[in-house]
Amino acid sequence: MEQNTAPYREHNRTSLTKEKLKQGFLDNLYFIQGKFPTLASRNDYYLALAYTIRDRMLHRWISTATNYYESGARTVCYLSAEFLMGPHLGNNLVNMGIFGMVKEVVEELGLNFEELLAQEEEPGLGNGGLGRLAACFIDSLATLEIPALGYGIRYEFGIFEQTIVDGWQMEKTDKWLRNGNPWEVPRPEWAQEVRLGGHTEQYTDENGRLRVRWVPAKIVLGIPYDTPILGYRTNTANTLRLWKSEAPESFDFEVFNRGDYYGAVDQKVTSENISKVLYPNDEQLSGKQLRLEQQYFFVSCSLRDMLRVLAIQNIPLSRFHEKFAVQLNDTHPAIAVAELMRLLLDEYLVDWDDAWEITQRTFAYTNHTLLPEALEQWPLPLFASVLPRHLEIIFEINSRFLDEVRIKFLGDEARLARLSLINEGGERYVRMAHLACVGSHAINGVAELHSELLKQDVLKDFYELWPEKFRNKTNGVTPRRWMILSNPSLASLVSDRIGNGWVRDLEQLRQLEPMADDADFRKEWWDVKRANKVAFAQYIFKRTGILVDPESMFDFQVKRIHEYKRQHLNVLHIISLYRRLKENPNLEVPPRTFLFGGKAAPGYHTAKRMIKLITSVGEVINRDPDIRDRIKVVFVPNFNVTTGQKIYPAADLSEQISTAGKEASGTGNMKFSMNGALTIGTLDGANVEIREEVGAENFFLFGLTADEVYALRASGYHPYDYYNTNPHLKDVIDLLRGGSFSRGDADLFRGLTDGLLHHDPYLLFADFQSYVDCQEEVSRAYLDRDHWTRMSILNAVRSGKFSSDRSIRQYCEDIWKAEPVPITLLGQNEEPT
Ligand code: OX2
Repeated sequence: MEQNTAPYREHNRTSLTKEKLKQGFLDNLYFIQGKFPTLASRNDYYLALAYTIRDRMLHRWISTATNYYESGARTVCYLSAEFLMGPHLGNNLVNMGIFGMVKEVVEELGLNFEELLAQEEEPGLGNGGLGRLAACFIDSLATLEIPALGYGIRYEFGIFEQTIVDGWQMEKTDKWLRNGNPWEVPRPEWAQEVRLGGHTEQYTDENGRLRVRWVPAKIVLGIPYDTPILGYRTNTANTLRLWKSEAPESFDFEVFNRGDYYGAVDQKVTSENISKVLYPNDEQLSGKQLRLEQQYFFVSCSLRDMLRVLAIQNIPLSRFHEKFAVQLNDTHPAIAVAELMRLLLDEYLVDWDDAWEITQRTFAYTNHTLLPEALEQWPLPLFASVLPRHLEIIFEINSRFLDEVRIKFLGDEARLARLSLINEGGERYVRMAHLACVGSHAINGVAELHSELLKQDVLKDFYELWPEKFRNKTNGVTPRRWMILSNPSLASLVSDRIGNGWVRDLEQLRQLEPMADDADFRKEWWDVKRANKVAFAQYIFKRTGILVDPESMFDFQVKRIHEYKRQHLNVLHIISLYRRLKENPNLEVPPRTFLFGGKAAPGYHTAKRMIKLITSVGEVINRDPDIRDRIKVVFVPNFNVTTGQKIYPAADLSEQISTAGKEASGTGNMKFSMNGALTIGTLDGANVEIREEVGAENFFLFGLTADEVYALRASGYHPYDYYNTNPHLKDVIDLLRGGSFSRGDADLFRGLTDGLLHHDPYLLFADFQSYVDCQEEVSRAYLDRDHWTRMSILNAVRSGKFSSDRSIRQYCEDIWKAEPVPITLLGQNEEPT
């Protein structure tokens, strides 16, 4: 049907002139919030503004859906249990190119624009890097005009809010939906039924073939909630589709629970539990039944949704893998391999071989970690009770797979056991990474070093079997959120010199390299950084009551709290510096503010104690008059996307100090570098590539390499020897052990120090001296402001590689085979605005 959409576009709800925006804003306040200005709250204004912007996104969204429908183009489906989106409003304004205009409109109405932006509760539907990567990727997919959907879970409670009480982390539930979410549209008409539990039965179909039927114990409904994802200054508006679980009305209480009202309500509650809360563990498997149910729930809904689209586009099932490229973001959605097989075999009656070919050609798998404790495995009995049919299918996949291995590696029984989808050593487990590897045509790591280590270590046997499946796709981050939105002054300084082509093509920043030698430019650059630091100092004062000096070096370590990330190594250096300053008040070091931020998984006691260590050391140093404010230690509470946007632009130094071989990539390292912070870091993850890009002379390197770490462990690592032979290290540890930072309580950090002295699994002691020496170099460098600024500029302008646009282009070319589909807006052949 030919549609005349002109009236919608001329309407107050779509026009982009200032007058119409103002009118639309006031209309929404009146007609949606039901308020007039005298009574409106800040939240009313925020919602009215959000709806005003959403109204203006809908034409692009509807046009995009129509274009995709008509083109039948290959679609990327990014399956991820986490999408750490951050606030939408500012980002949508940036991507539509109307940030400045809307700011003016709001201010002309006498309102505070920053306050309205700050009113948005951030959708924190992720733990850290993995979830944020998914968010950057869907931004880039839309910007590159690739047909794509993000599929995930609409958690009612996202990552907990962190407060610090008496130096300890406290968790508060994240009620991000309490004031309503203007960005999502529920699509109950596309709900999907998901089965769980029960048993399987064999039966003979009308052609006399033996088939299997799954008789579930319960059925839950998945309701899709869609959020438009705009490309940067394109007409594309892709979709993030998150599933909420509900009790099905049809499978109702009348049949099963007649008269049992409470039983019925109970069923409703258990159904809704599935999408209730994000598991707050980063890189730690939880092994909980509900977690497996969550994974299966969103995967099943998403695959059924793809089958629905296939049907309405009249595409035969045999071409599923041509229509959809499905990326598994870590193993959380790996059950998709068995679910697609089950759908094809049991529901669409496809033969095994055909089903397997479609499955393998559909999926690709990204691994994000080398940590053994993060590799998901499900105990067999648990798995069987939730997904009995899938277990049968996995056994069959495994038996066919191991036959293939047997032929290739005749007589190598040990290899078979290592490769098996089932871990048989003691209690039996389903190995999700193995399922993902077997069911995918491509397997990638997230930085060069990480991808190499996968081949040498964690996935070695798979590499030897199928070397052609292995790739590297180094992570990236979106410059829209992480430069334009969060650091507007830096962005305009850049655009004033080279125009704004860099926003979609970050390598263009290199045009600014010669400016590093220009004293005027350096001054402007320094002033921008300095203004960002002043703003951040005010923020810290408001949040913590601690006064910090914007003249001091802002040295940040923000990321999840984890032993492998070694926040405690940072603390050991702080104590050693404190010690030296007390001994020699004339020590020539620049004033420094050490800032930390990050959440600890609520059940990870050592990580929580690391937070207490940071705050305790800070308490002593910050009020020691001898120090005269030359060093300060601050823990910034509740590190998330919103606080990150304030942090990266204000940083002088970025701490990326994980034990080499442990951090798969890191992405915060990229955000810091893009915003002109220098890195002190180990040769780990993407640090290696950052150093390559910015130049070794503009990067502070220390510590053992991954190979050296491996060799040291192999030869026997004795942390106690370092303590005994390095008086400096001994001094620091003894202060901690003696209670100098715990009001004399020698027990408070005993567990931490004993752990280091006797085990030190992350080799803090082995890297300590090298780190301290390197920090001295940092301090010396900061004293030469001109030179430092030069390095800062070079870090930013050489970070083009780390745009997620580059990552996504590589995924498209090498794995997804997906092409751009530029969007023509309905009703006219409009140029993108
Ligand atoms: C993280 C990795 O730890 C980090 O190094 C990487 O940059 C990020 O994923 C994005 O690739 N959970 N979080 C991660 O891995 C897992 C598992």
